[in-house]
Amino acid sequence: MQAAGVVAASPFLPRMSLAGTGDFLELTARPGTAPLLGEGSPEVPIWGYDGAVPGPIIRGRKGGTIRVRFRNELDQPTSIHWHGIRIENSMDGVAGLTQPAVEPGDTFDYVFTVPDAGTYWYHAHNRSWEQVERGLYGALIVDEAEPAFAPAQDVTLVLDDWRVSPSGRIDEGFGDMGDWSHGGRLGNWLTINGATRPDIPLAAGRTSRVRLINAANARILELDLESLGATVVAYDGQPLAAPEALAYNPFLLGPGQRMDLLVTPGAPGTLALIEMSGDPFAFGQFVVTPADDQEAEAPALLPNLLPEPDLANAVEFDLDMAGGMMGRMTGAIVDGRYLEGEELFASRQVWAFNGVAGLSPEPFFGVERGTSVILNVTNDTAFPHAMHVHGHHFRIVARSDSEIDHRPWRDTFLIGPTQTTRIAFVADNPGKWLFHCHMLEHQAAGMKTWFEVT
Ligand SMILES: [Cu+2]
Repeated sequence: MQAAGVVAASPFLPRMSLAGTGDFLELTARPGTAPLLGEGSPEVPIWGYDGAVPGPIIRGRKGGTIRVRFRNELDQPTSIHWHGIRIENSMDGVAGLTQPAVEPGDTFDYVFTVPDAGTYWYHAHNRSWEQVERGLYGALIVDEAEPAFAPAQDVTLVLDDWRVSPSGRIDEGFGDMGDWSHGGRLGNWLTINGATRPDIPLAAGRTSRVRLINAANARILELDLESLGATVVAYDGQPLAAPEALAYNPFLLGPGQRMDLLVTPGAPGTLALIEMSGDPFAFGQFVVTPADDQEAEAPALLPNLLPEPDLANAVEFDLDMAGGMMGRMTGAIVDGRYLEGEELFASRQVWAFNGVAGLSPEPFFGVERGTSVILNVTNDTAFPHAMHVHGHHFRIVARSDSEIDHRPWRDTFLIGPTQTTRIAFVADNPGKWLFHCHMLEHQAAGMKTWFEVT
């Protein structure tokens, strides 16, 4: 992890609001530079939305419509996925499944309703292992019908893990099979909203909502949230019925996952945001200053209304995850052919679901709209994974044969080596939906499938 760096200023308030306008937001993917390494270091060439990392915060209101006129000024095709939105299928942005990739110089209009208030994000979904790593991501915030927190107490932090070469540029060893077949591309430089060890302002005696988004390709962040005195109010966008104490510490936040915290600093001073997966490292700090007026009570968040799966009458499917280094997989079907050994490795498809690497012409399963679905997922690999369901949120009902009582809605779950996880949801959103590992190198190397709701 990086040594002590210079504290950089960075905007922590939304740069853009779409609420209430009928207009299109113009959003362009293009190369740019960003001060990823902090003040005093040269800016780093990146690819970003509007040339910035992160891209602009896109903000809508629950039940409203977001209209984005997207333009691709990169030299490779791309698309945008709106992660966690229970979205219309044709707007889900999965190149090759829900739309053709947007070619260089072309535009695509994304128009979709945002049914749920909460913390979401958007990112590239074509060659995402390269495009997201180069910086193509941003926060997508859906406000409650009445905004719940004052802007100064509503803080969005997009966390990323970069692999920076000694020359101070993004390491261009994309597609390294060592990364693809092990734990994905793990970096050596952490940023918050594209800044190195930033100061994040908070007011003493005030309750702030802190939205955390893990935009890293592969790193599971291990965050010391206990030292912030934080409680949790939402996972993966969906508010809990009431704020909850942390179940454990440090808290794991996998790639693609979000969590919203309430933080109420008592007195002026600083509170470090510490990452514990290596040596404990403060990669940002909350700078607490006196509040200039009386504290208003922190507003309660209302849960979104999601359909509850009927566990007794659900249709069950099993998914066996296999492959990778130190795994037991001997072969897999790639593009309709069974490959093993050297030939499999040469295909770059080294992970499989139910023996199939990558997308097959037939879905993993197909159900009629409204069907309650249970997925029994077994991780028969030597690595943890972050499994993401598109277009739906689910509840985790059991882990390795232990029933789970606490079942917040999620759109991405972590599963450890040899673990099994049972998730349930109502397949109520018609279309073709991806189900994949959000460690983007794993996804590229075969860890994906799709299901169809008709
Ligand atoms: Cu994975």
